[in-house]
Amino acid sequence: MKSLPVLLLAYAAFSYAFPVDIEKKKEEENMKLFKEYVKNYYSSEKDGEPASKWKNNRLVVDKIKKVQQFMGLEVTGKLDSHTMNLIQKPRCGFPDLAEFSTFAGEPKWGKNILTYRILNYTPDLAPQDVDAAVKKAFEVWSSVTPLKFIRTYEGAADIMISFAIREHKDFIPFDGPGGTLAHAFAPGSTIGGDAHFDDEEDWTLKSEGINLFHVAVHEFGHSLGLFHSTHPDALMYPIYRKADLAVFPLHQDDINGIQYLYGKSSNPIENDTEFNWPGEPTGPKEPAVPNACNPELTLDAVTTFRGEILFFKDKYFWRKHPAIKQVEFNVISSFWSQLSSGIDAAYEITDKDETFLFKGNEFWSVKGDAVLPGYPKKIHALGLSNDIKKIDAALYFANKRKIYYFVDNKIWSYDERSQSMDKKPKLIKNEFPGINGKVDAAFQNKNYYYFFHGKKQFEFDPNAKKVTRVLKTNFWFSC
Ligand code: TQI
Ligand code: CA
Ligand code: ZN
Ligand code: ZN
Repeated sequence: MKSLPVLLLAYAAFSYAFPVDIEKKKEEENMKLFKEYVKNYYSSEKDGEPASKWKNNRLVVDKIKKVQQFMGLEVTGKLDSHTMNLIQKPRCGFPDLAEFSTFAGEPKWGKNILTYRILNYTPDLAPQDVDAAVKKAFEVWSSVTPLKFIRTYEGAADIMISFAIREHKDFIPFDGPGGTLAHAFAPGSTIGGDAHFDDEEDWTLKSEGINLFHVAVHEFGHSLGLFHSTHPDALMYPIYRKADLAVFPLHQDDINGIQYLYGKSSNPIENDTEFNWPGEPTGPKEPAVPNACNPELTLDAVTTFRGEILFFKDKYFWRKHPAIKQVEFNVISSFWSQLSSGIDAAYEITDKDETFLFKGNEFWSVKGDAVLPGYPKKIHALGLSNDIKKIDAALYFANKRKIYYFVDNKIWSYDERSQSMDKKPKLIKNEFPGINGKVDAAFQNKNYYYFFHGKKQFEFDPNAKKVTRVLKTNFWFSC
């Protein structure tokens, strides 16, 4: 596989030297081979699609592109040397001693945190069971690699998961009951990584029927860059076997394959330990990945940030641009490596492009994704009284050049100009009538302040000095 670039050069040199008609003949030959290949590997209908469809050049180019994307090749829409190599070779040219294999060119994800989204459900199973099977299937791969999978609920995710039947807009139609059960695209942009499940199969969570978890682990193997294995006991072996519900589903060969691409796990699990299949109870876990559309959602901190709004929750944050409907979901540490989770409060000094993040008795100043030198600093250095262990929320008032720190039912106000804390804290309810008790998070948008308390947020008009709307905390996520 290392010799591919050389092959490409040789091909380019040759084709330059060929007279035009020979080249044309070669093209026709390639097209014939491609059609043959598509008919064998991708077409579900018995005699393929009507030949008339093939005359439409755009459709052919689209089909070439889809095959390239599926196989993790560069998407050119042309029958280039890489594509022709793949079509003519008996699958990836890995020597027999390496039993696992990757896609040609070894496409893989260039990051360890991947998002997935479940777009729809099969009528065969309860949605919670599908959710659990998918989650478990990802856990199988994350347990032996440094990979982490985060579920998202809107917008584009790296791995989009759906159930579909027959033609479903990717030129690789499903074939009804039996035959192909599912397919997944090699790592890449747009459709790359996506996994589709044939909803004319009988999906189950048992050994009978087609076990969704088992097939999902196999498909996600493809989504991560593994091709089929020649080892008959490997999960990536291309023949379906009855799932053994008692043991960890990966064979050492699958583990070798995925670790070849992504490296080892930092907390490896033994491959012969008992494995909890979906449906069985699991041990203690860190808090669930938050769902922006959960009406019960509460937040840790909110701030504006370079024209966007950041919403912090546990070790994650959402990023929302006012003009864009979608929100982006991130892990805090992937943005600011020195910070991890549990941000208590945040505010932005807009005119300095500086954002301050608070956690416990410390705070950091960040500019873009850089944490400024000299941080963290202690919150007591700001002039807060010594018994304060953390602050609840913070807000910057550009016109007064004041920062308000919310602690329990009080506000400590800090003067930016004189760099000093005003003498006495004020009561929140006096300063913002209608806001009673503690505040979880606060930020300013246009001419309103927003105060979060549990599942609710209060829109406050500083001119009218009153609450104008009570909204759900997840209001900004357009669920
Ligand atoms: N589906 C094939 C698969 O995922 C689709 C496919 C064929 C494919 N060639 C490919 C996908 C090359 C990526 C790359 O393997 S399948 C099994 C198993 C299938 C088969 O429906 O035949 C499983 C899906 F391994 F059991 F045979 C899941 Cl687990
Ligand atoms: Ca099928
Ligand atoms: Zn598909
Ligand atoms: Zn497969």
